[in-house]
Amino acid sequence: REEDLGPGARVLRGFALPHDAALLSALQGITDASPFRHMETPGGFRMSVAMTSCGAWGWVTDRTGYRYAEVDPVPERPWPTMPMAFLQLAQSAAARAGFADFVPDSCLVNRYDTGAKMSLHQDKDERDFSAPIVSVSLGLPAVFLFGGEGRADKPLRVRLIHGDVVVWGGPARLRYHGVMPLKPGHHPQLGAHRINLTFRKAR
Ligand code: MD3
Ligand code: FE
Repeated sequence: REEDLGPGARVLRGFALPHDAALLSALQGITDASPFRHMETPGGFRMSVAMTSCGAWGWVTDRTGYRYAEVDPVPERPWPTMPMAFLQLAQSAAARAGFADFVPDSCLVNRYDTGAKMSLHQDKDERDFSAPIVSVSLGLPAVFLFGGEGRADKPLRVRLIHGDVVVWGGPARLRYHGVMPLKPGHHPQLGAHRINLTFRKAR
């Protein structure tokens, strides 16, 4: 139930399953305070993925650029506190993959509806690339694209399902990655959606 996708990238199949109900209940509290929204890229495109955040820093994008912000621009309040269930899961997954003291200060919550996708990109808005990134997949399955160090490198396709956790660190930290358009479907807990929790140390 564990596989390496390459140096620094480990999939923990079903790692979040025992905690899915607690995660989804905590997520409701987050989205009540800071609702999902479709943000705009610096180039003027509306992102197909709807997003929100919790923790001290939330990732945002608008016409002025990509950045981490301490205040959610939509309710103009700080982001919701990171729930203990989120923090504990991220820390135990990171430890399992060899990152003993991961202290995320940001959790980006991505919601994919039918057709939503994420083009190949690198995560480069964080200050310190020595910390790993932990991602938790919930709801409908998706095909994740794990590329190389250059945009043109042919990506590996990895199917991620409800409960899968991936830890990306060390030599994998700056690899290109993306998500194929979400296929229509129904998940018993999340309906027509896929949710991805992305834990990072932003600052
Ligand atoms: C591989 N989200 O929000 S998380 C993102 O499924 C993002 O919503 C995707 O990419 C999603 O930026 C994938 C998995 C992920 C995150 C960071 C990585 C994979 C990564 C950094 C390096 C390599
Ligand atoms: Fe990313």
